[in-house]
Amino acid sequence: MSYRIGLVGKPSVGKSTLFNAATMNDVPEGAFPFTTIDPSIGEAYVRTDCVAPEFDESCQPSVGMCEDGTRFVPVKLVDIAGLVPGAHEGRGLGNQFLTDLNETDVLIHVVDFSGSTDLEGQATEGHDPREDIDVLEDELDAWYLDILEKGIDRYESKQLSDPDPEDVLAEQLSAFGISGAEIKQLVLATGYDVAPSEWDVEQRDVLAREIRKRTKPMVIAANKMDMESAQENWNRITADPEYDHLEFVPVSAHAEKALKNAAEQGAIEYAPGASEFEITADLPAEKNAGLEQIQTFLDEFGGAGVQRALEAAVFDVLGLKAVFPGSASGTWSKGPFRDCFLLPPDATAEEFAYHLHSDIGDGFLHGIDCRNSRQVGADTVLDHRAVVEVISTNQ
Ligand SMILES: Nc1nc2c(ncn2[C@@H]2O[C@H](COP(=O)(O)OP(=O)(O)O)[C@@H](O)[C@H]2O)c(=O)[nH]1
Ligand SMILES: [Mg+2]
Repeated sequence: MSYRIGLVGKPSVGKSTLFNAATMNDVPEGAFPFTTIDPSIGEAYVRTDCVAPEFDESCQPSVGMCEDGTRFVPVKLVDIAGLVPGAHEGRGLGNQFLTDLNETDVLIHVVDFSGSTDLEGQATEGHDPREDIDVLEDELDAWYLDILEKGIDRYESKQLSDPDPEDVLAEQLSAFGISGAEIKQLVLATGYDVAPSEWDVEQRDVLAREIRKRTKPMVIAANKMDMESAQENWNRITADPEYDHLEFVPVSAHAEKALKNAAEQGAIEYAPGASEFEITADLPAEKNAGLEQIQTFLDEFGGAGVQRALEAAVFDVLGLKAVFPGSASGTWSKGPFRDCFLLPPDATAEEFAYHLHSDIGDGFLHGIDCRNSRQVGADTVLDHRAVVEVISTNQ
């Protein structure tokens, strides 16, 4: 199973460009709405420092790759088209959009920070990107509220059998992957009565929003930051406490795509997401000038931002950790450090064993921290970049 990141946003913000840059798959790009009809699923990568150098090994990744000590771990990226206001009522490509959304663990909302596209994705000037952020959040919240309301109705019709309200709601909201316990926790945190019949309209709104924030966490890819009009929007919006719950990453999907293209053509050497590149061919002056402009962007923002947006989603928002199966004795049956797995923030040594294989989990004896050869118990929560050998009766 690999984690799925959904790309959302109104038409013409640069979703396909970002998707292509991140995956180098070919999806049509164009400055008009609904270029992308079907959701496109591709493989992208998140970076983490490889552990192999600490063990004087050179790794042999079974999937992904490793470049100069940077390991690229695969994740699925899904380009989800068709968000229009009213999508939750089935307008536009609404329903398919919502189904695709449900299958993602985290969202990257691509927003045109240059303000050069209106709410429908048509060319304009001076559009406020805050509107896009608000519209998308409101749209998701309306969808959640619909389903929450259905759960409340269902609970009310079941009162004779006296079920726990959070269990009925969790069942109704099962597609969002939230448990009864989590719902109860959210209800208690808001200070509301546990009985849904007591919730007024505003409280229902607040709960729907809280459940949405919990189950569809989001990164804002502030795209088109290479355009002059974008900086002022960036300063204003990222300083606004109303958006503190969102993670913002400055992006030029365009720049990342251009660099990947140039690297593919052998014109430059560039590791995805790096803050610099090297020109390795004799290029026409015009191309050189273009690359210089991109270098200025990288200098200012520390990179083109596409990789950072993916990594913000995986590491900062979901809090995942990369865990490497190790060998305490330094012997490898297939080659050193073939695997690197992304695991949830609270994953233990035993859960790691189950992730490797259910038989290995069933026979779990203990783990070994390969950095210091110490034994690791079943319930030990693993760190990001842990290197662990699992000792199991079923190896
Ligand atoms: N200036 C600038 N233009 C971009 C950037 N990313 C995409 N675009 C342009 O925005 C338009 C829409 O891009 P596209 O990827 O098709 O958007 P989508 O409809 O959201 O998939 C195209 O003309 C792209 O070249 C960027 O980072 N900077
Ligand atoms: Mg598109």
